[in-house]
Amino acid sequence: MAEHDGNPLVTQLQTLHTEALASLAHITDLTAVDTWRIDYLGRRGALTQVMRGIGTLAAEQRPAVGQVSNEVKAALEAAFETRVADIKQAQLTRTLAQERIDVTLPGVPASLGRVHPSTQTLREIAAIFSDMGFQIFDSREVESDLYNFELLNMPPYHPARDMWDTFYINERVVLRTHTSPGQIHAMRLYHPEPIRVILPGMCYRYEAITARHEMMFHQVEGLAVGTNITMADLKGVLVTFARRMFGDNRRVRFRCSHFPFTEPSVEVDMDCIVCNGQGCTICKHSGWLEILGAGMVHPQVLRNGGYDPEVFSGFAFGMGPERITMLKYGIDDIRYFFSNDLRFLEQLS
Ligand code: 2NL
Repeated sequence: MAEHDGNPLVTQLQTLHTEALASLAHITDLTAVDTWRIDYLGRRGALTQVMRGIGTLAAEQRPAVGQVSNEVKAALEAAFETRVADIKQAQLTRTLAQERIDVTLPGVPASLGRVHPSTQTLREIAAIFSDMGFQIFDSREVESDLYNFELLNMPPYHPARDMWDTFYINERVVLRTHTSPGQIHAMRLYHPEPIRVILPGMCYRYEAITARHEMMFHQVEGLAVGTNITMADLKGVLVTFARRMFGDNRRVRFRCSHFPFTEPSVEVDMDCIVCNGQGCTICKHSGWLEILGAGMVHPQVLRNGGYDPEVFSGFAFGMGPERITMLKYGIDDIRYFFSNDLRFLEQLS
């Protein structure tokens, strides 16, 4: 460059170069560095202004001055890129320092799901009957009228159907109002072998919801079919169940009742777990709490299941795990079970 010393444009370029680098050195943010670029390298920037002057020079001076200006331009562009990279790096370093995560801080515990109270009771019931040789049989929630009513000894228009307010899908298809249709499926699948099954599952009834009635609820039914099965077997099984579920000294009584699919039919009470039979508000001063319904399988139902009632007999029972849970834990409203209120659900698991 020495040979151009003295040319006023070259001096200008050299001053500009020094001055631009000096000002760039103070810049620490991206907005300012871009302003710097526009000021020096932009279309109306300082360097461009000086380069316009080249046109006024004598022709023999232009190439050399042009070269100097190109060198200055390249140097400033390179300095700009370096500065931008430095600023970004500095910003990153600052962010990393400011937002550093303290991995030694205690974590927020993840909230765990729980087993629904009805499911817990279902499992307890299943475990008790499983010890007595009953196997779980799963069955569908949408049933034909045939299985939900007819094969259970309730032909169309039979008045006993009024015991179940039914959700109809269409004239022939319903949401099961009890788990009994599943028992028919089990009998038809396994006959003429003897069976001992329990059938847990959701049932549906078209009912006004109150503290004692829900539109959906669980039921667990049990069924034993074989030769020489008597009501004494039923009583033994249910006493065992009551004692394992509610305590060793529970007393159980059978009361005459009626179901279309059992004959004879009974309702089963145990002595009140609150007052031990003395009489209190829970048992309405009777000393007894109803826990389930049961009976000997009606001969026609056995026949519908594929068994010859002259050879086979059986017992069946049905209970509501929500009711069992309410009795066991003193819950006074069945609506808690399906309202998804964690304050309820978290207390029972
Ligand atoms: C109740 C009463 C009961 C049955 C269910 C049944 C099933 C077949 C044949 C005979 Cl396939 N019986 N089930 C019998 C008596 C009572 O349930 O109060 N449940 C909550």
